[in-house]
Amino acid sequence: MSLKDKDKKIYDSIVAEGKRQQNSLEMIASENYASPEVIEALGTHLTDKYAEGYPGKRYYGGCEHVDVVEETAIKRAREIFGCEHVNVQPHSGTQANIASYLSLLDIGDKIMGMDLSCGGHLSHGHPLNFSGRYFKIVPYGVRRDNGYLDYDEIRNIALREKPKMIVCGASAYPRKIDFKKFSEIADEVGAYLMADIAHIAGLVAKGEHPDPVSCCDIVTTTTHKTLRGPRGGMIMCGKKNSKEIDRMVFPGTQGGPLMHSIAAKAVCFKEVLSHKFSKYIKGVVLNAAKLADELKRGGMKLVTDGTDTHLVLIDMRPLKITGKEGESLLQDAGIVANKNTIPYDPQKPFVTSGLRLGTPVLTTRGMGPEEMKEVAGWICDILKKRDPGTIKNVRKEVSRMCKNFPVR
Ligand code: DSN
Repeated sequence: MSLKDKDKKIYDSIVAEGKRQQNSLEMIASENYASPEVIEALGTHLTDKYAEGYPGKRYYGGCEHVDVVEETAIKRAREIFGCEHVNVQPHSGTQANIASYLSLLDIGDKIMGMDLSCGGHLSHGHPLNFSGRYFKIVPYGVRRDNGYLDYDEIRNIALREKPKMIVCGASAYPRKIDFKKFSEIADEVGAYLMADIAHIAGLVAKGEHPDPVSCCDIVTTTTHKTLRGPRGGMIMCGKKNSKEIDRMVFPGTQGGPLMHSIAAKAVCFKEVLSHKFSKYIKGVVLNAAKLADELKRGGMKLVTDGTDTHLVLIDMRPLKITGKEGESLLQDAGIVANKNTIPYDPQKPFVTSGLRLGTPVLTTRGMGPEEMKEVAGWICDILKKRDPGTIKNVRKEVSRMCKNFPVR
């Protein structure tokens, strides 16, 4: 008996999701398609094992094999990022951030984080998130005229507010982040510096984005975005903060680690260490640049006028439609993206004036600049014309392209 026979409802949904992934152009910048090997590791009996603690120091017996798994994941992650210490147990990026804040700060301390509407992340201080509820948040944004981080303004805010920690990193910022500048500011005001590289970790791993590890106290990431691993988180730091970080992940904020997920992280890290992955990440960045150029040629206005990462952000206001409407129009044609706030967005977060597009998945499927040109053309056509005929024609083209680039 298999899942198909025992639980048809769930089996059918899994199969349907596989078909959806195959038949659409997934352009959500934070998503990726993990390798069959990563998925194989996830679906194993490692899910059964309790292993509270760390390799060699567990609170349960029978951990000799999962110890090897976790030690291997740590070793590989250290090799990728050149960091002294790694904790691979956080269940997610937000869990990694929670443990990081609590390891260096007390509840009520002041954190300076990038405003969500300017491209930051919920866990960098949004009032509805634990970060905004339990810490005093001083937000910083981007320049109104060009959408870039304004390091002089960030320095002014830091000098005035004297935060205990500055958080850098973003989920909708299309440009490189100058971690060195952030570290100079943090040093000047005596603040800790934490970088959340969830979006750009794959780029950092392969030198396509400046390195935060050498100049930040703590670096957190997810493992499922540009790193293309299983859904999960990770924390990197120097020896100095390693004990506090480990203690704050377990027992501070988590119980048993997800050993199947840690095994899949290890598999992903081996892939990241390969030459093939360097080529992949270069492709992600080249594809995003091509996509941005072609969208602009088609009349789209982009936040910061382009990209040097894996994502682009369209400002929908000149088109006189919202991000929500844009997302829905593209989805009808089989192009999946997400509405996203643009800096100083006049619309609510559930409506927005922006559309975020990323190239990690399309590059995983083997698509290159030629395909980006075609896709950008379709996106421009749909967003400008907005008529059922155009959507129907693009849907046909999308199906053709998807067939030429099988997922698995
Ligand atoms: N939800 C993720 C993103 O889409 O960027 C961030 O956690």
